[in-house]
Amino acid sequence: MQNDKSTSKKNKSSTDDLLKGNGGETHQQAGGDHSQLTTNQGLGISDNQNSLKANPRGPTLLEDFILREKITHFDHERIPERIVHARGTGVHGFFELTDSLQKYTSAKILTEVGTKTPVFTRISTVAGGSGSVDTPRDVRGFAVKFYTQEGNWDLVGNNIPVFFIQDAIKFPDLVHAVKMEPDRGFPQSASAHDTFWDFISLTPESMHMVMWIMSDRTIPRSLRMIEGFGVHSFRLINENGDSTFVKFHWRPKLGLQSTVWDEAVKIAGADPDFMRREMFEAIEAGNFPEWEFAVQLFTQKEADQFPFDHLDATKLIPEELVPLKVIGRMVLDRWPNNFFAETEQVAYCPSHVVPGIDFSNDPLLQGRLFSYLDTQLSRLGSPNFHQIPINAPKCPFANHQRDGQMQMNQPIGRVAYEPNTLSKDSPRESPSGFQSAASNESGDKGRIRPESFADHYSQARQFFISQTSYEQAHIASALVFELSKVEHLHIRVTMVTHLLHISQDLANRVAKGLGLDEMPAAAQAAAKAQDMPPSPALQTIGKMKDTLMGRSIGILVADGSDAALLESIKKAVLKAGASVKVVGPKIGGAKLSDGSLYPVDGQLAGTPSVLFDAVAIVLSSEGARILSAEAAVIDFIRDAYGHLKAIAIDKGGQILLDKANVTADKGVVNASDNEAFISAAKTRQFDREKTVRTLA
Ligand code: HDD
Repeated sequence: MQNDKSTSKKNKSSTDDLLKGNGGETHQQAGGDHSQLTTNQGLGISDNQNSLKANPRGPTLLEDFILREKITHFDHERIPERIVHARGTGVHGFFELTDSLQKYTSAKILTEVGTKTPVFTRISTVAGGSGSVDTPRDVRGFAVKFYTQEGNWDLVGNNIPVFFIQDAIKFPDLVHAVKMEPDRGFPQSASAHDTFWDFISLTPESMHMVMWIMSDRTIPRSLRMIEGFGVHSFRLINENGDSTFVKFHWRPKLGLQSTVWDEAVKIAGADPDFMRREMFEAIEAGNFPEWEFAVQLFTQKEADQFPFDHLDATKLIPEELVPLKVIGRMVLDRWPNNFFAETEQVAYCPSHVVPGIDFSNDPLLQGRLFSYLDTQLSRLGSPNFHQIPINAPKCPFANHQRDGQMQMNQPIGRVAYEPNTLSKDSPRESPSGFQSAASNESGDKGRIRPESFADHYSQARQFFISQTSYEQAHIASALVFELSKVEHLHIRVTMVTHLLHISQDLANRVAKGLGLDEMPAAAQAAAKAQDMPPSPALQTIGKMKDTLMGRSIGILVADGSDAALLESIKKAVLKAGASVKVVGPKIGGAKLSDGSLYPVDGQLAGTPSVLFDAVAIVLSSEGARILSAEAAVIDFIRDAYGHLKAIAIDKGGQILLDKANVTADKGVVNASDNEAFISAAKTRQFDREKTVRTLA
């Protein structure tokens, strides 16, 4: 006992030191003496190590209110995770307008050039739980909360410009189908299972989205290398009340980049937090991710000419039809102080708009306007969720809503209604407030899907023909992979009946990959597909940037590695804007050729090549000989090669390449040729792929 107590005192002072260096004051709810540990009632605690017992070896007493308070609070630490998009990474930053949309909208955020508006952006996966891995094949959510002078505007989008379904009433079914199957509780965070493809095979409107999710878009390399889309058409409304339709786009400054499927799977094992960690490290290093903000603007008259209905969320507006106009940028530059308080509690709602921005009649959007506010009530537990600091507007807000659970404010006075004569200062409605666009609605009431929503295949076809041959092969292979996980043959077959409307070639490749005996007849289509011209803007590979900025290079070393060569590669890579991690067999470091001890950044077994965009092998012949017995080293090389990465090798590297049975191609370069290495590392060696795996 006595000993325990003295340990406790010792620990306390060292904890205090840690807190001081770490903004420890935020650990206290209220002001006061920060060195004193207290209960939530402010009662000083003299022993935080031992519960109150009847005797030293006796039962714990119910009387121990300090134990009960602490454990009760702990038991309630979690709030329900989001039903979708549970796993996310949030970062603070700002939005800056570069081009005014004054002609189209009265929203100050879109008219005041140069104003920096704070934002909180959360990027998420959709299907997995909050503790799931970062790299499943999945859509990425892209939600931005703009804290504008006129109220919070939430643009709650995805990294794909279209969606699975046309009507919100189907959303719970879609989500139930993709989530873990309810009787068995798996698979976690994966669409490759029967219930998902069963639902999809019966939902032809999802075929365009299916093309996107089977493409490399859903296995991004980094959260900093994805696009964002508001998906729906919204309206902009100007001072005169004129309305223009708008689609919102985010385009990453680092360009788009994806992983290859086998790599994404292996990253999940090597580092389940890969994307979150990568974002954290980039922000810590001052490499702030940035996106361009762009709009597509169009009138009702123009929309009437489109060969599709823009109110249908399974359709996009090709850039060739309505070009993108870049009007601003977003920079993310500050990691949250507390994950729970900010990333977990942030509540986005598509219904959060500002004057000058309004909704379209898209039936998916209309349903979302209800769902998000509703979900916050169960997640955050109270209609006062807007008072949580991450959700509170940064402009003044006032109304007569009162009370409720967890009310933090104490409004004064006897008036809590409007209009009133008793309180001159109380808030009133004003003409500058939000106004809905005046629109003339007529027609028959009913549960009707408009005729203009009937074409489910044209844009799926356009997407497929717009891809490079590499990406087409990835789409076909992803379909084969996913459908091969489906136990029921009829679901696999039905999916092929839809693909026949998109591309005979794609259907053939998938049917062959699945080993179908014969080609089924095409599904019955509600409307005949039209041929639309290819749109290169729909590619991922086409949107890769010729840069090493934001990329990460791994250099494998061991005792005896050439110190000068290591230094020269490091210098060149850093100059090109990438980050470098040196990997070795022991975390303590490697003794280099010049006798110096180089402390490495990662130990080989825990730092495989899947974590890098390209690798360099700098080894002495002796070092290579010793390492060649390690499976982790052979995997390091084989995976880098199989994932189409550039590999720089010296003499020792060549020994390992031979051992790994890897044949050099133009992506394998001499480690002393920095220029060649950097140029090869800026891309992936897509031509190599046919030599390392059989694609559909
Ligand atoms: Fe949703 C969360 C994006 C359709 C209902 N959705 C959520 C998030 C994103 C999206 C990015 C996470 C926000 C965050 O980071 O906290 N959702 C979309 C997009 C859709 C879409 C781009 C189609 C274009 N969603 C959609 C429909 C419904 C919902 C049709 C329901 C009718 N979504 C929700 C939700 C969530 C949500 C259940 C879960 C947690 C939350 O809202 O705050 O209300």
